[in-house]
Amino acid sequence: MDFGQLRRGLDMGPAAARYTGLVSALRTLGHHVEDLGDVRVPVRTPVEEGEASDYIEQIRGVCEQVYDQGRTATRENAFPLFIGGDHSIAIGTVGGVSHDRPTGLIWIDAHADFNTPVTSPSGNIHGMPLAVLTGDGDDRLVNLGRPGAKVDLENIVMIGIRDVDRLERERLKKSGITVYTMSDIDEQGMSTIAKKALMKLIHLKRVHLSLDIDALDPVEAPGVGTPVPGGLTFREAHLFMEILSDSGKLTSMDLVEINPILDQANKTAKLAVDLIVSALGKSIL
Ligand code: DIR
Ligand code: MN
Ligand code: MN
Ligand code: MN
Repeated sequence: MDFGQLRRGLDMGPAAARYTGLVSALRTLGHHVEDLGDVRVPVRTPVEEGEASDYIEQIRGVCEQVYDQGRTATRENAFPLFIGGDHSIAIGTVGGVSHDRPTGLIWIDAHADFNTPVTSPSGNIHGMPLAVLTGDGDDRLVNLGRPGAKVDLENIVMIGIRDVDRLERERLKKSGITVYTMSDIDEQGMSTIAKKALMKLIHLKRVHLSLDIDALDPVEAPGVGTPVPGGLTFREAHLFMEILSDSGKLTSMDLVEINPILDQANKTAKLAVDLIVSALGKSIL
């Protein structure tokens, strides 16, 4: 779905990922893969085009479906992989996979997605999912699936952040969330950051990765709605996925914010699929 922001095209992300051979690449790795198809998303017509906040009901409806799917998959010990779509889908995915037990959350993104309707300059819901998941935001979203916060602040690690709004920054600083900005990655290197991130979540049996593809540099990932210069390189992102895969801790994942309309010959979807395949076990040797 693409109701979390006003540009069109993010709803085409899952198709773009399928066309690059996501399922066959995972099968080649030896995984048993079931494609459950697209969730039901209401048609968004340009005629009805309104404010971002008008779409809360549509987002809630879609997120409820993925909540149930995430809950069912984790209960069956399957690994749910969610392809977006805009990042507001994470309200459902993270809620669902954490239904039965506490889950660590790694949020890789250029943005913090920690706005509330009060702090957001855009009103776009895709700038709010992490706030919602920690209990702050519109009640219809905060109480989706089950009442209140879905993840503990101390079980969240953010990586790749470089574009934070003024009031969002104040909320984030007060929150206690572990944040590794692009400057931290520049200074310490991705391998150190990846190990620190996993250390932080070591006590948890389940770890969910929510990967917003705009975390990567726009040179690597041009097909995104809100590009921010100075992002992760191809190798930094891959290294993180490889370390995460080796840790054996990853139990579910989102890959969001691929916009094929803005892309160059499906380059961003190809990169996204490469990263998923790395996170799910592909190693160089
Ligand atoms: C901005 C952009 N912080 C907002 N957020 C984006 O609208 O709240 N999130 N692009 O992915
Ligand atoms: Mn995001
Ligand atoms: Mn983003
Ligand atoms: Mn975004």
